[in-house]
Amino acid sequence: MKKTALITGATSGIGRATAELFAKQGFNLVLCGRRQERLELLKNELGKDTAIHILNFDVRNREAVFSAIESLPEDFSQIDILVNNAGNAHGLDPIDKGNPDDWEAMLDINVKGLLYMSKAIIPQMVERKSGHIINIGSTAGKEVYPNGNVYCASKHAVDAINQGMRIDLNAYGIRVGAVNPGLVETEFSDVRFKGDSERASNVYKGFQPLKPEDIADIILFVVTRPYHVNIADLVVMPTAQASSTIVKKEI
Ligand code: NDP
Ligand code: 8X3
Repeated sequence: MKKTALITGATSGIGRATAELFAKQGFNLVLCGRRQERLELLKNELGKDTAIHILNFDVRNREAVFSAIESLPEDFSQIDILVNNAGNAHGLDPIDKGNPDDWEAMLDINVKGLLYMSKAIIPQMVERKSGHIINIGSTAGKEVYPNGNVYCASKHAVDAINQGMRIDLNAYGIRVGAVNPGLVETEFSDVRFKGDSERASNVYKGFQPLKPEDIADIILFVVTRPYHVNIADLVVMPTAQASSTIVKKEI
């Protein structure tokens, strides 16, 4: 039987690349995001390869998360794979100059949004004693870099939640693991720098960053291991990157 995967943040970057790759593999897909036009485009494009259901909601809105999951038609209601990917950085400022609105956005989306999604889907996995949750963390969840303060805190929280979920869901045979990328060229920096595209593109200049497709390949590898194999925590960086602050650039 075809498996159903739900991907949050499917309208861009890592989530979209994962949706495209999973569609080619024939997974049924529930694709989530806030940009309706992009969701519809995805449904049209990927619908040629597999069954697609789109859900438009903000992961910050707890009620919206629960009603979106409750609204799933029967064919899509059993979620076998949850990819908790929606997230972003907002701002890159020292702690004394940071904007509390940015802090709230990052904690609400990256941490609370991931929790709401998980809470909406885990009970059915517990009932079936089966399922797979992939949490998209970051190297920012493994170390802290200058001005990364709250984004790093949000991704450290994802790291802790990933471990906690694995412990608490162990009794039910549910697989839980994180994929933690370093620098991936997506819309991430456009969002972080609030549309300053020159500043955003400078982040990826002078070296070869990861592509969202590189991460999608890894997520596909993670979910296609035999069921007794759980990739618990995986860190991946571009070859040019050694840590958050050490990147070999040719400029
Ligand atoms: P993008 O900005 O390209 O994609 C972010 C996705 O998240 C979009 O689809 C966006 O959809 C969705 N999203 C953002 N906010 C919300 C919200 N409030 N409610 C619902 N969906 C939301 O960035 P990436 O693909 O790079 O980021 C994906 C994940 O990867 C994030 O968790 C990020 O932290 C992580 N990551 C990224 C790295 C990088 O270098 N790019 C490195 C390590 C981790 P929409 O706007 O339509 O809602
Ligand atoms: C995204 C990678 O280094 O910009 O999580 O924080 S970084």
